[in-house]
Amino acid sequence: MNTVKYNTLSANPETEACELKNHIGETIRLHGAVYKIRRMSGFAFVLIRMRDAIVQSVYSEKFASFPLNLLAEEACVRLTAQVVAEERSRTGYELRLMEAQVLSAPCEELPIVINQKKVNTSLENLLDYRPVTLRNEKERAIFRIQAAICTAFREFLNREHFTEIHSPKIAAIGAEGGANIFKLPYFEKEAYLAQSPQFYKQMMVGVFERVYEIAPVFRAEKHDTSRHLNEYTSVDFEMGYIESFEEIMATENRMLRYCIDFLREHCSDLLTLLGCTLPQIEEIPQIPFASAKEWIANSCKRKITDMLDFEPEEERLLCELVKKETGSELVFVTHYPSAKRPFYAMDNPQNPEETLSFDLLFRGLEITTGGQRIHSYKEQIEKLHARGMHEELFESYLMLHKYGVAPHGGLGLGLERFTAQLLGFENVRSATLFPRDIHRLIP
Ligand code: AMO
Repeated sequence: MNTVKYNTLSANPETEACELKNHIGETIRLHGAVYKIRRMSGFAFVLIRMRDAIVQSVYSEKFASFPLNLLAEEACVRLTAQVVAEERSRTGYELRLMEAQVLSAPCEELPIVINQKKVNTSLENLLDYRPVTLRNEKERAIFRIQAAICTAFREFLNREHFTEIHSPKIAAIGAEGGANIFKLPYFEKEAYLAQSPQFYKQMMVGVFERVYEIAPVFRAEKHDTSRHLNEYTSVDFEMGYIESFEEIMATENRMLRYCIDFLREHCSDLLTLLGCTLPQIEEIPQIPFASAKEWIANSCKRKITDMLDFEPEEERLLCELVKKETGSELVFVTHYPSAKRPFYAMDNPQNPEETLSFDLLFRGLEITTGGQRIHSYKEQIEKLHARGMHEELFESYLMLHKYGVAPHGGLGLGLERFTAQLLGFENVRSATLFPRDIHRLIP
């Protein structure tokens, strides 16, 4: 008889930073990177960058079996240490280093100082040296918060019975129109990088009724601004059987409240480290686009130059006005002009010049676009024709309408923009791990 052997993986015998306080009086093993060595007279503080926190240990020849110069900043080490009760320490204990094994040592000094409170350099440098600058405590906190935002969105949407999908990023046609589309050779054909998962999330409404996706999308933005990336992470959801586009806004309102509560509960240390104040999210106010335009023009004594869209300055001013009037840092702007919205947007039956759509502005910047979609085949074909578009190109997308789909709508939220606004950054790149813009392809 064959004996089946199971590969029994032993539990990691090394201690996590958050568990250290439970081991007072014990000798433990841990691993991490040497973040900073602070030499004092007769001893040294050694800060270790662990998975979830930066932990301070004490080196003294009295306890250690190795010389201090074995440790270099950024060396990856496995350590044995004693956790000793210490009233004077903020943590209530002191970590005394006993043994060290260097797993990997840096070959050169770092090109930039990363172990100060903040990396003191320009955004350009910060991005050029991303593989190392991200190791800074504050820099990595940004992306831990971004990860928590995604966890919160996923948790919320899963609870609301949405199914997560993964749609293709190489496409035969663009979904959003406009010139900002990347072309790529695709064997004998020409293909495009997806500008959004729009068509696919709509198709999947016919399958799962409620779907979401958190994934990269691509926009060939030719100008260099603080709000545009050429690749960003889009948080998309789409839901069927809606009665009005207001349901989409209500769902986003609840999703954002859930996210803020989640961050308050799970990321308070990181938020304090970054000096971030979370917004109070109650019922987010709404204002129709045309009224918002007038309000800004009248209150701020500005001429309206573009009747179809906001200028960035107008978004900023509108947020200021809304905050003054309602206290809210977020505002839904509804009923955008039809001429500025893609061909899949549903027009308002009461006024076909405008759509049943919205944008969400947060602290002066658009972070979301959404709305109700056309579900009738006839209406969709008519709108395509009215725009001089060729229905043959959209054959597979139009199967959705041809073979019946419930009234539906959804939205797309820019993850980097949301993170940047939440953390008070002026440039969306600060909230992007490895940004892609017109000048930047590396790292
Ligand atoms: P839209 O094109 O408005 O709508 O994009 C949705 C959201 O994505 C973010 N965003 C960007 N972020 C960084 N860099 C860019 N170049 C960039 N472009 C857009 C913004 C924006 O609000 N399919 C629709 C959404 C929908 O209706 O479901 C769409 O993609 O935060």
